Amino acid sequence: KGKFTRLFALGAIAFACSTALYAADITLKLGHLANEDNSWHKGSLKFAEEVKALTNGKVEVKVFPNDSLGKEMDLINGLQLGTADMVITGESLQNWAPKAALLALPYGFKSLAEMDKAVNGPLGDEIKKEIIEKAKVIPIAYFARGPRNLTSNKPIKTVDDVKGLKMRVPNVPVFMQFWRGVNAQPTPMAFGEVFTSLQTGVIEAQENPLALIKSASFFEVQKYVNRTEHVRSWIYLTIGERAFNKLNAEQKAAVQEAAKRAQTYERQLMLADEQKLESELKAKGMTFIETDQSGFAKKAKEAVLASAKEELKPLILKIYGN
Ligand code: 2Q2
Repeated sequence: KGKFTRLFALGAIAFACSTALYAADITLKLGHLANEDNSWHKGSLKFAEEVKALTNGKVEVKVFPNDSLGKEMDLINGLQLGTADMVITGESLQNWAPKAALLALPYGFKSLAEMDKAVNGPLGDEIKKEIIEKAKVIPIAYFARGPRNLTSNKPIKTVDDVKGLKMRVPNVPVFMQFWRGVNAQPTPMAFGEVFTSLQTGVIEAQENPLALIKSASFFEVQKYVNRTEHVRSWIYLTIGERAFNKLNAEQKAAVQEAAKRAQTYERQLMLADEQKLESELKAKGMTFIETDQSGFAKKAKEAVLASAKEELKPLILKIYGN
């Protein structure tokens, strides 16, 4: 009997030691809206793996896809409340930091190269600074995205074809202004509600990069991809100031380094995806429609400028190349 008690005690000590050795001191909850197939998720898992390796397991990152930690807007608020620690977010931050609209200006950046240059240059610095100051959210990496396209169940060839179109946009004021400006009927809605709303006919259309159109299975409820290519944007991997400040200096550096590695990793996946997304969506039954992009662009710029805050106009004009 004594032997078993001793064995049990030894076992308990060993167990306690192993949990002390391997348990994380800090757990960071990272939420995003994409599913497990999307490069954002794979990039997030890569980030988690690198953080674990660089901190010897002392900092753990738990990734929650599919809005399972909360909707994008709720997660941004959650970073300040402490219900979330990290989120993948971009132009929705416009609701806190007006300059975040500039990273997703309709017909702003014309290519991936132009966008990369912007995010890594003075404009990117300015946007990031305001996001940190006003939203208390720290961008630690960025993921480039394919251009946003409008999906629908009727072909859209010219800007006149969107008149009265009931469509969803994310909660981004500049998107609302653009689509209202071209006489569509945009309504802001969380990403997680889009599929069902298309299915039930609450909305007729939505707009997103091909990657999300595919990973969210919008091809099941939308027939056309209208090649509007109206927004080229990036999205940030962010950590809330509150969570970041719980880390010691070494852990902060580890998180930053892990983010850099995840960014490089995600870019490879994103570029590989971009090669095949169109044919994959066609195979799922979607038809691609060529649209009059210059017609859209002209009206978009007018609408954006008409509703822009005075202090943002010089930056907007600069992006538009005027
Ligand atoms: O349509 C969406 O919800 C996504 O593409 C993104 O969340 C959108 O780009 C913005 O909400 C990003 O802040």
